[in-house]
Amino acid sequence: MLDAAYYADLGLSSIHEKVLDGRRLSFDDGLALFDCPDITAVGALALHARCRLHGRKAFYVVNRQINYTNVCVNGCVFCAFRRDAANEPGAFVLSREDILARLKNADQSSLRLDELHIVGGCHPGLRLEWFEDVLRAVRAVNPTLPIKAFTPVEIEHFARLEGISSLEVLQRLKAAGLTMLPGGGAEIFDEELRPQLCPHKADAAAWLRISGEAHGLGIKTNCTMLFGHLENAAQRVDHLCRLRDQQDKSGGFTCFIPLPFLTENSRLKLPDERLGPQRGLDQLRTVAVSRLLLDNIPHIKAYWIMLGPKLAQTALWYGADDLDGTIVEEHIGHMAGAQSSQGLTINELESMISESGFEPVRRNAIFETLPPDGRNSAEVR
Ligand code: V47
Repeated sequence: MLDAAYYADLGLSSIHEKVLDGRRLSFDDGLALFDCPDITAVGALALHARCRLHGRKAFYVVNRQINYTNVCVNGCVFCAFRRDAANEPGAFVLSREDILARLKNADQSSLRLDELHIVGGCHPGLRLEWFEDVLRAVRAVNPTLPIKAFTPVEIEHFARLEGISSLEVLQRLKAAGLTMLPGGGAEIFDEELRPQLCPHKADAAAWLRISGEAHGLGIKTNCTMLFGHLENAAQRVDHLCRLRDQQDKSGGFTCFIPLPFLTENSRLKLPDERLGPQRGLDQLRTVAVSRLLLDNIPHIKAYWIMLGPKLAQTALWYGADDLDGTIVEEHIGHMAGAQSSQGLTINELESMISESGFEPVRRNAIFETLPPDGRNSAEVR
């Protein structure tokens, strides 16, 4: 598959050489990979890069997602999850007790969590103290559970509400028990497109700055790209290169998650030629190009909720090395028409991986690997 003559025929000789030598690809290389007619040739290069990093390992996490509210001041046109105000039909705000009940339900069951993923809309009335209180309460229930919470967009929102800096917000949340930030809200950085999609959201510079601030405090973060909407290949490559530049500077991105835009219940309507089965191939290609361009970000996640389990499995052959996790409850993708179930069991995740020809490895939020049955018995929780 990695035959030099074949890549020469495709006009990809120099990319082929760079990938085999482990050298950095350029912006134009990224464009050429999006342009290449043979998606399996792109996938084979990504598989090579992925196996150099992780061999045949494919990771999963025993986690619980909690969306604390869908009330959001941002009004992004793609989002099917948000509600404008707390009295709008379908709007919800969880109480601290609701959050703890959900946590206990999962963590004190046979699941025993290795990640709690908390994320929500930018609510106009929830103050930073409330979030600190939630984190401390989670810590009181489980002192060692890694808490992945609040995207850079939420951090910026908290800073605006409190009239303090994003750095101070991060310091306070870290002191209250935050482990790491999820990667949401990056959407697409391009300065022309971003205002059309999410005019009120933290801009690209703020999103990247806050990620860098978190890294400076020793807080790992993830990063994402929302794709398959109005953007073109150059805007995708630009987005990936900006993440790579930020990672060169601050080094704390753990995982990149390409998020395919799901169209149901969205105010953003796509032309017919952007819809249909060809989107699956585009999604695989985007996973592959991400693996190849993001040479300094260790993990690429095939998020089964948004891709669907079948495509997520295939994506393991196109450069992804992680499926995310058990999830239990998910709203953002499901409000937008995700056909996947709400959660998967550990057995289902492990068989998805092994039946795809990879070796399942259980991990926690920060990608520390764990024995298949979770914690060492010596560990007191
Ligand atoms: O920020 C919103 C995206 C994100 C839609 O860090 C949509 O480990 C598709 O970031 N179609 C939230 N996507 C999810 C997210 C995430 C998920 C799992 C793991 C991690 C991690 C992060 O979902 C939002 C936005 O970019 N989104 N609406 C939609 N209609």
